[in-house]
Amino acid sequence: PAIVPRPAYLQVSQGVFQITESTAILVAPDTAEIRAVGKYLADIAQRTAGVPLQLQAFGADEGITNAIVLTLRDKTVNVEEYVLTVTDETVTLAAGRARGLFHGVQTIRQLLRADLDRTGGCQLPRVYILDHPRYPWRGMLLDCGRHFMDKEFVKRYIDLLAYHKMNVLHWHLTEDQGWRIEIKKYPKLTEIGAWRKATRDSEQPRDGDRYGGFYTQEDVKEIVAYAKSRYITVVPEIEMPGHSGAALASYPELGCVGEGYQVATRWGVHSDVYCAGNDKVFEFLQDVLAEVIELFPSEYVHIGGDECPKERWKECAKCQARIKAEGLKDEHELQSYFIRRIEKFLNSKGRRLIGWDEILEGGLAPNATVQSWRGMAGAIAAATAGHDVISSPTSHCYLDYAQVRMPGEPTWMGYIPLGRCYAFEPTPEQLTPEQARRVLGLEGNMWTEHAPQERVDWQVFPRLCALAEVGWSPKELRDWDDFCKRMKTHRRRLDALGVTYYLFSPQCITQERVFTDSIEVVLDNPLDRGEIHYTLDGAEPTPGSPEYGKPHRLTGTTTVRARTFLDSGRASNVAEFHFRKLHPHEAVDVLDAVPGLAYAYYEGSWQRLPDFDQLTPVASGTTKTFSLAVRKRDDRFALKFTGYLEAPADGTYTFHLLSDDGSRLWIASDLVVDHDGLHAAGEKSGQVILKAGKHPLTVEYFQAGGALRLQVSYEGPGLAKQSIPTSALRRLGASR
Ligand code: TNX
Repeated sequence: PAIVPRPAYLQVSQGVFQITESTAILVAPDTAEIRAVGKYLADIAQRTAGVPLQLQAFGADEGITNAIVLTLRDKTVNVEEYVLTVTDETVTLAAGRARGLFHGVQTIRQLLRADLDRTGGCQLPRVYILDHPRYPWRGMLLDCGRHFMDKEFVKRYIDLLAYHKMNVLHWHLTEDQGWRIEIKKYPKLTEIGAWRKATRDSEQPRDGDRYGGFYTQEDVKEIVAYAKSRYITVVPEIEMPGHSGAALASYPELGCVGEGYQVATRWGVHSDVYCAGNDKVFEFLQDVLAEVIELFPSEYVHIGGDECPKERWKECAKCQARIKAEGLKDEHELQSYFIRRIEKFLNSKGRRLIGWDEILEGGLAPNATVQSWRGMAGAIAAATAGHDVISSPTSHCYLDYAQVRMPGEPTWMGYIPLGRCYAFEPTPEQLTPEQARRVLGLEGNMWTEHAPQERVDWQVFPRLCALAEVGWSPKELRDWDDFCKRMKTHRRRLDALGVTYYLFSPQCITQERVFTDSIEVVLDNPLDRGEIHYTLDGAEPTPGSPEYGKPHRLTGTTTVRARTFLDSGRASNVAEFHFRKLHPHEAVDVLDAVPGLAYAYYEGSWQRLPDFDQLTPVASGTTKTFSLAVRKRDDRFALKFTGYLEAPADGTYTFHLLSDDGSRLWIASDLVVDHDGLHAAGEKSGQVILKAGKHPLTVEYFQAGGALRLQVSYEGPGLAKQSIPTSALRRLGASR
């Protein structure tokens, strides 16, 4: 059976337990907490399978058949552990705590759900499952600052987390762009701070416009209670000293400048932050935290601490006076002073502080837990120094990044495909076993600059399923192929829950994109259900377009556009595959060719590759390979390499350009790879068909500023992908 996250131990045998109207749910002992879990199971059975189950206390003398028994047992190794035994006659779910029973119910729920697709009523397969999590902290951050999410939506996410056996909702409640939690002592935080004059960054702010919202303390209590019933801890995040623009707009006296603040309408890092020299700021924050602590039973309170520019502090008399008075070295130590002071307050209230990895700068507060986001260096530093760690690096855990590079998906940051999330390792291997125990677990971070509520599912799923498994399942059971198989079933469950997860576009299995006579196009939809529909005439595929059933043979240059559709009408992005019918390039005869390339070097400021024919090079010469070492400065230059490529055999060759900034590759007058424009180091590829022998080759490159990089690689008949070696490059010899 497909269970996500994968259980620690699972054994399946022949047979089923049939759930009927006379099946009872028996609870023993009959405490309010266990009864609540039983009631939760009864509600789910009613909702998903339509069977009403009676909830009863369980007397020891009764013979048990046709029952689902929820019971406590003493012998457990983990507070979240459960044991589920399904036989033909009974289902027994046992755990050390109600929390474990609750996780077991989620497993039952998944087993039930999978069965609904088969006919023949409501059954559970015969299984024995002994299950417990790898990490105690399995969370998701939901940023309600950049976009406000309504109360029901937050509750829905609590359910979705519970469904995946996650246990922390990290609730990001204050931002430059909005303050989202009612604080009784400071009403302006929500009268002013919860509203901004534009919905999105790209819009021109207008005085009449108002975007925003906030949670009243009653809302918060309701959400926290709801989460408690789902065994989810809600960890509030109140950001400081940076990302505090909305608070400053509400109470300008809290900033260094003291006036002129607005709730931000632009994303990014803002310079105005809380003044670290003003005791009123600490009074304010302590008052705020005091109310927050009353609302959230969580042992941990997140205080942000990230991305706090120091420029205002440098200019501020109060901040400078504080640095002096406290004997601090600089503004980094001032930030550290800030966090320590807040930690002292939280600790005095019996709470623990979490901050982003910037809190390591200038010295860590004594008891702080560090959430590592800028890679894993923060995790390593903190664990080594004996601090607890939560791992959520941008490389694997940022759910606001695109799942794929494709038009329609956010391009503002990197992209994190599902497989990368799945491969995440929250415990850095450098740590000793003792230090490794400091890693509490992981979080997936759903920042919402580009994700209003209706977009969140698309960003979060199915990646959250992968992260849930990373956090829960034993490391040695993590298996990508097995996960993908289970996800085929699990997606149907997500459909039933109304989760509008990211739908993978069709993939093209055919490797070649060029051909001489005809080519067979093989499409695939490896992870999703649904049907592929495609067009060959450039039109947008609709459910009315031909359905892909078997490989399609093309005889001319064609763009195949394909899209996955679900029955519900949901559709993936359109995938485009270009196939070019080509004549093979004939080799040319070159006398007097020697290894290497010729180059011409140009200087100038460009946004795209210049027209080299109109320019005079500043320098020229020969080089062994595509090397940027021939440049004379690091920005505003361009290079043109010319020579011949020696193709060892007839066949299709693929060229790849990895460049920062733009580049192009030509074979004779054929533009094979066009990677022009200003961009970071990304790779683009193209194909041609070559006859064995020499082919004129040109590579153009320009650099505007910033990082510089050029890597030219190829693959072909008998050639694995590699940088083009000097041995395959020729230029005209000296006699020419
Ligand atoms: C960095 S992660 C931030 C957030 C942004 C996010 C966008 C962190 C501690 N700070 O404020 O929303 O990048 O990916």
